[in-house]
This record gives sequence, C-alpha cells and structure tokens, in this order.
Amino acid sequence: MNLAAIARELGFARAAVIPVEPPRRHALYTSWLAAGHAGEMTYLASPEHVMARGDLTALLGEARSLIVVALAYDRTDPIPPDQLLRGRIARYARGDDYHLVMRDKLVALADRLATELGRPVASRPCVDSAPVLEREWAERGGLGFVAKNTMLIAPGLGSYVVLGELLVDVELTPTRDEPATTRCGSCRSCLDACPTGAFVDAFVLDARRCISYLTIEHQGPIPVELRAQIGTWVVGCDVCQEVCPFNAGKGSATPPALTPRTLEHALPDLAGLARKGANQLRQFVKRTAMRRIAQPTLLRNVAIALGNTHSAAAIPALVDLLGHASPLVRGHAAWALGQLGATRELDRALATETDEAVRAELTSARTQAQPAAPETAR
Ligand code: B12
Ligand code: SF4
Ligand code: SF4
Repeated sequence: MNLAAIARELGFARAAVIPVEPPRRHALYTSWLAAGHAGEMTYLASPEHVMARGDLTALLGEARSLIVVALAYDRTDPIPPDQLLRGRIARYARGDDYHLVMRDKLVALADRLATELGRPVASRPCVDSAPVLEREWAERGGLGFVAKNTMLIAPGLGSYVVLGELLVDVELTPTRDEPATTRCGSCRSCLDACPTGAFVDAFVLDARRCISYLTIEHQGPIPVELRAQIGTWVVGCDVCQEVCPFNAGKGSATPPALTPRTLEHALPDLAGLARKGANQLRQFVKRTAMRRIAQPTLLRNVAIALGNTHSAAAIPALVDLLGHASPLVRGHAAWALGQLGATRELDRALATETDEAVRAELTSARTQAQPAAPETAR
C-alpha cells in the first residue's frame, strides 16, 4: 500500500506515519501552560486535555499508528482594484473552514485504508482543538521542523500548511524516527518582526500578546497598549510567516476549498464590514474558520483596524459602530476615533452614552485624540 500516493490523491501536500508512543515534548507544553502563556484558552490546561496530549491511546484505545498530514493553503495576497480602507484576514481563514476540509479528507483517508486492507479500520481524525501535540508529531514523522516562530516548516512547502492526524488501529511502517533539527540557523527575522513582541524567546510564544490570539480567542476588551500594534489585522496574523525565508517560494497546489472565497475574505473593505448587519455577517463567515468568532468580537477587531488606518475616511464607519448594541464594539470604536482625532464625534457620543465602560473609553479617547490625517492609507 502506498500511503503517500493515497494522501496525495486526496489533496494532502505531505503525509507521515509515527508509531503510537509517548511524545517527547509534553513537558515543554506543561511548562508553557504553567507560565500562563495560554491566556484564556483554558481548555488547553484542563486535566483531561493535558493527559490526552501525553497519551495518544486516550483518543483511540486500539491505536497502533498515527498518520499526520499537511494541507497547504493559498499564500498569495490579492491586489485590490480600489483605494478602499482594507483590513487583513490571515491566509488560513480565507477559504472554507480548514477544520471541516481536513476532517472530510481524514475520513476519506480512513476509508481508503480500509479498502486497501480489506478490513474495517478503527480510526480517529484529529485537527486543531483535539488534544494532540500536532507540531511535535509532524516533526517526528519527518514532515518538517519546528522553527523559531514555533511553526512547523515543511522544507519545499514552507509554513503555510495546516496539520491533521488520523489515529488508526493498523501497524503501518513509520516514515522516520530521528530527531529533526531546526534549520533557522542564525536567522531571527520572525522574532524581530512580530508587531506585539509576542515571542518570549525563540520557540516560545506568549499567546496573550499574539494578534492571532487577541483577534480570535480573546473575549472582551483588547489591552489598550496592544491595540495600535494590531495594525489592520481583523482575523489572525501572518507576519511571522511573511518574513520567513522558507515561505519565499510559490508553495504547493492548494485544494480549491482552501483558496480565498473572495477579495473581501482576504483584504476586507473595513467600512463595508463595519456596516454589515447580523445576517450579512453570518453569511460572510459561513463555513469559514471565522464562524467561531462572535460578531461583537469581529466588529471590535474591525474598529481597531479602522483606527489603525490613520485615515479620516474611517470616521463615518466608526460613528456607525458607536451606535452598535454591544458596549464592546462601542468602546473600541471610541478608541479608534481617538486615534483619528475625531473630537467632535467623541463629544457627541459622550453626551448620550450611558454604559460606564464605554464612557471610560470615550473619555480616554477624547484626552488622547490626535488630529486626523487627510490622506487614506492601508
Ligand atoms: C493554541 C494554538 C494557538 C495559540 C498559541 C500558538 C503557539 N505558538 O503556541 C495562538 C492562538 C496564538 C495560535 C496562533 C496561530 N496558530 Co495555532 N494552534 C494552537 C493549537 C490549538 C495548540 C498549540 C499549542 O499547544 N501551543 C503550545 C506550545 C508549547 O506547543 P506547540 O506550539 O505545539 O510547540 C511545540 C514546539 O514549539 C516545541 N518546542 C518548544 N520549545 C522548543 C524548543 C526547541 C529548540 C524546539 C525545536 C521545539 C520546541 O514543543 C512544543 C510542544 O510540542 C495548535 C493545534 C494543536 N493541537 O497543536 C494550533 C496550530 C499550532 N495553529 C496553527 C496556525 C495555522 C496558527 C496561526 C498561523 C494562525 C494565524 N495565521 O493567525 C497562528 C501562528 C502563530 C504562531 N507563530 O504560532 C497550526 C500551525 C500549522 C504549522 N504549520 O505549524 C496548528 C498546528 C493548527 C493546525 N491543525 O494546523 N495558535
Ligand atoms: S502571528 Fe503575528 S502577533 Fe502572533 S507571533 Fe506571529 S507575528 Fe507575532
Ligand atoms: S524567519 Fe528565520 S528564524 Fe523565523 S522561522 Fe523563518 S527561518 Fe526561522
């Protein structure tokens, strides 16, 4: 049976096999949790989750092998045909939700395995939120190496890949079992380029400062001192991958489902997004990875991005967001208006706003208001 060929047929860029055995980096995971780097992602620290990450048989008792796969996603940035104020959505989130795409493909892989072996195969597909040390297993199987930016880099492919695993009750031939060495050398471009300084050290990320965490996982107000550094990222962040020399090439073919839906799903018109009603927003994120983000959280991010355009053209959309039902959205719209020096709009809102937290944001924004630039900038 040629597993690599089957995986390729199903659209996976790479596949590897590891025997079911204990991970070697579980202690690094628990020390990362102990340092508080997981922030509000409390599910990562639950005793069941921590235990299962150290024992693959907790997920499938009869597991004999772990197949780990990489799916490549589109790395190109479209060129907008207009001068609209545009935000940025991380590349992995621009097409269909990779969790769904990956799961379907892993189930298809299990079916193919059963057909090849002529017997039923007990299996468990895992992707992302499953308690699996995905990067370690990918490295162990020979898919690539864990880099200083903590990404799994597959040489020849780069890091714009998502990972998935299939546990099976079949003893398959392991693809590799020698330790991979990182190929970063003396490079530290990603560590220096991170806008929020989220790397505590090479290989160690404090999620609490990461734009990906702040825009997707973190509920509630974003710490004021990090808002300006978020730039125009609305969902996720790719900076530490954009600067990486291993991503310089064209990459591999991407399954059509993972290519960006539209220009708006890559570089959204921020004012247009700010003005979408609940149904339109639901439609916009439908079957994408963005569907997991609550609407007020998404609009909070849009408000910050609008403020970070430093363009007076963002003011009308922010005034609309000041009228949103969610105090979270209103508070961040206030901050953004402060960045744009929109003192008149802030004064008007202060005359009617009753929510204490929003009033505090308005007052602080009023104090710090900078004059707006007449030009538009991305
Ligand atoms: C929590 C989480 C996050 C958190 C924390 C990320 C982090 N770096 O820890 C946040 C929300 C910030 C995040 C962001 C992103 N994520 Co995320 N995330 C996860 C998740 C669910 C768990 C990761 C985790 O356990 N982190 C804790 C650390 C300690 O574990 P680790 O990252 O596996 O790190 C290992 C190595 O760093 C190694 N290690 C530690 N010290 C050292 C030292 C040396 C010398 C070496 C060699 C190794 C090493 O040991 C660790 C344990 O095995 C995984 C899915 C999964 N189940 O694993 C996806 C996952 C890591 N994320 C993914 C993606 C795509 C992203 C983003 C690119 C999304 C985006 N564009 O916004 C960013 C990238 C940010 C970054 N530089 O990591 C992909 C990564 C694919 C890849 N090629 O690596 C994963 C694997 C999901 C998937 N199924 O594809 N993510
Ligand atoms: S995803 Fe962005 S914010 Fe997070 S570590 Fe990478 S560069 Fe920094
Ligand atoms: S930018 Fe440099 S240091 Fe960072 S992951 Fe890429 S090669 Fe490694």
